[in-house]
Amino acid sequence: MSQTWWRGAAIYQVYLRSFADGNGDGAGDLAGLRSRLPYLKELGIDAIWLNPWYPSPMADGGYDVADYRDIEPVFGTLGEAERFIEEAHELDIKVIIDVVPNHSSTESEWFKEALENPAARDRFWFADEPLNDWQSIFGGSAWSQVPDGQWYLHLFAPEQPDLNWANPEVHQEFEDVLRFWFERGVDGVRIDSAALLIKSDTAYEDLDEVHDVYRRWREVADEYGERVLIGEVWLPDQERFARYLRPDELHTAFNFDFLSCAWDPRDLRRSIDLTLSTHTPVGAPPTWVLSNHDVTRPVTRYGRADSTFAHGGRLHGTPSDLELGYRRARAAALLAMALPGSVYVYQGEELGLPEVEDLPNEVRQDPMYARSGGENPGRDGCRIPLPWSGEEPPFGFGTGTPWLPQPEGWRKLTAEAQRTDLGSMLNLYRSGLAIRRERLGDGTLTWLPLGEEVLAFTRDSGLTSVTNLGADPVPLPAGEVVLASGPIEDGLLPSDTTAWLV
Ligand code: TEU
Repeated sequence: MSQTWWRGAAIYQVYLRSFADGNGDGAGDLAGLRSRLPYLKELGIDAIWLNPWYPSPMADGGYDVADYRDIEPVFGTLGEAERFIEEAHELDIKVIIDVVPNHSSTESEWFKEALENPAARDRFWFADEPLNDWQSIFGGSAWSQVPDGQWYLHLFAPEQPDLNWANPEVHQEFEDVLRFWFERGVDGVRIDSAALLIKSDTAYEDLDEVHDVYRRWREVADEYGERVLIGEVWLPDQERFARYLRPDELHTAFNFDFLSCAWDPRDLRRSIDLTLSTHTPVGAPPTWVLSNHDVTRPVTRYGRADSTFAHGGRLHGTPSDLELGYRRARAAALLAMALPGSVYVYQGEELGLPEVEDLPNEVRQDPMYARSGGENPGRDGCRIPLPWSGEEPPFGFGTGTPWLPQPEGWRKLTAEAQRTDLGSMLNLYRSGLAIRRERLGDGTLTWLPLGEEVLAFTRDSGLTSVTNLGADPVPLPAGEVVLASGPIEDGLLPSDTTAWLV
């Protein structure tokens, strides 16, 4: 793979706890992931990004990190993680891990020390009174009190105390953590909540000094040859977003503007154009993301009358035409794969899994659910353990009872059931990724004027991608169809379908 593999890579997101369970305790783990590496190789991805795998009390699915230099025992051991990295590399698959610098865990050594010794509190945001009226992103106040009466800041759950990036020790610690993992062969890091690190008394989002942190991280990454820094940056302003991608900062960042779009030709076209025009000046490749462990699954989203995504209430329980959503999710997958830059596939997306909206409340684990007083269902519905095979739960996930229940109806969606079905979502992803590897990825596009409701463009390799978002079939341009997300008759591309032509 080239030195700049990340510019056009297809990156598969593994939510370890729900991927595959190797030891029968109902939670996914490294043993399960290692046993499924051949599946990922066959799928045709270039890299794996794993959500946090560190020791954690799991107050927020591992985003409450107790020790940045070890592996959560439920997932395995540090030795197994090292073997996993080696095995992935043998298959020519890169490994990206998640680093969580905005906050730590109340179970971290630093926080425990701070609790015992008020003189050791400067690594966090402690104060005698809350310094402002900030609300936690998961609901409720962002300040909690410790037994001796002081308060500490947590933008997320109370179990996730925010780190104080005004303290040089915090900078040193994270540079060491990056080195620790780069030395173990990790090819890149995904940076959690990357725009939130620096705080003033009145603001925490996108403060200018945060860029100094990433300039320094870039120097560290560059010391190890090509290692990639990927930002999780949710910012409405795309110009501000692109500042994170200047040549001496992060390599890429998740394109949430595209993800949040409705299934609407104007909205998508606006987002694609804006993405390209803001990335070009900084020389960074765009990324195309349809889903992740925080957002409603596309099959469900695209089947709703309002198909946008926003964190608030998640439109949970609003009617969704899943058949329509499935067709659109297929068309969206080929659209995302055809656009210039890198593409992300969140586990289960390649199986066409819908959001599970009818989980019994007592099994919900996402702190968003409890902290919003049940108003926000949270993110458990997109984190259901994967269905691999068989006719009933646990569908080959492992031998134990999965940590979240799987719907009975998923028997049709197992990887095994889809493997031999040429028309399945899984085979669409496989074929798409295979063609993408040869002809798509990094580069530029040229729009073709096929009407307002059609997104059509040609890539440098000569491949043309056409997505019809209108109600009526449209004639395809000249060329041979090499892949399509749905049936094509008499050269007409039906509604909600993407075709690739050469
Ligand atoms: O999410 C950060 C974030 O900014 C939130 O918008 C998040 O998307 C969440 O869904 C709230 O709506 C990251 C992680 O992706 C998320 O899983 C973690 O819970 C969060 O950071 C805290 O570490």
